[in-house]
Amino acid sequence: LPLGERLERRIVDGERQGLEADLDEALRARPALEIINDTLLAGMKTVGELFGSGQMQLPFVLQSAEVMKTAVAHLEPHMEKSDADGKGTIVLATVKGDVHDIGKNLVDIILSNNGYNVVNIGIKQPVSAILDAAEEHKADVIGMSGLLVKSTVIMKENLEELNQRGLATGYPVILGGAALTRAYVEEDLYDIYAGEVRYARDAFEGLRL
Ligand code: B1M
Repeated sequence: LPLGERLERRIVDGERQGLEADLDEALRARPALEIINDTLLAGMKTVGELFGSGQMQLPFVLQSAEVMKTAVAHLEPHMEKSDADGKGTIVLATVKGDVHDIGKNLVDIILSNNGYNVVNIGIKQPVSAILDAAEEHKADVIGMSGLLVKSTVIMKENLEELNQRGLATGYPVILGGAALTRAYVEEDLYDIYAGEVRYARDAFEGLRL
């Protein structure tokens, strides 16, 4: 197979052997971010489709996710970094009940490489932990990620909690993850949140916001 297709296959098949050599070869021709966006994410998309249609079982999805993480970790040192520092602090979390963190960790990498201080507190984080971290690190922004449909409801509850605690105006919120839609965030949630809430379709939109 040509290199790009081979790498995509490695994600789909959860095949780690030879991964790093292929990535190094790809890096000689293309920037790291392009490899992630055009090739590796295409593989994850296929995994999602296969799983969704019952053609792939969960342990294999997990293997694919592990290979994806290894690939991103291998590429990360090769990513462009801006010299600017201290642009602001964002607390980043996957919301309560949700373990998906590949997208969140990509957001972490992209923001960190572009001069933001990212406090990534991990997966399955209740709103209290997110708010504690925001307070402790004097965050300028809170970022929440979630891929499950039920996470979109949790995000709404989290915003309501910020309202109730009178913290909404202090914390603009960025939301991302595959189960969200722009309309849900920027129309429905916009109406209930007393602060600013925005939807980021991908890590770059997160950076722009
Ligand atoms: Co899960 N899973 N999964 N899974 N999984 C989905 C989300 C699903 C859509 C698959 C499917 O059915 N087709 C489905 C959800 C269905 C639903 O809710 N209606 C699903 C399910 C059902 C489940 C379980 C319930 C399965 C089970 O146990 N029976 C279970 C849930 C466990 C839990 O959370 N409590 C589960 C478990 C897992 C694994 C552990 C095996 C693994 C996760 C491993 C890990 O993350 N460490 C996994 C995976 C890999 C997936 C799919 C296949 C791929 C997700 C992924 O990593 N994509 C996924 C299918 C899909 O998404 N279509 C699926 C690549 C990643 C880069 O994209 O995270 O969307 P994403 O991030 C993007 C943007 O969304 C955005 O930027 C990124 C790209 O630039 N973004 C942000 C994300 N967060 C952001 C935050 C921002 C800004 C942008 O600012 C704050």
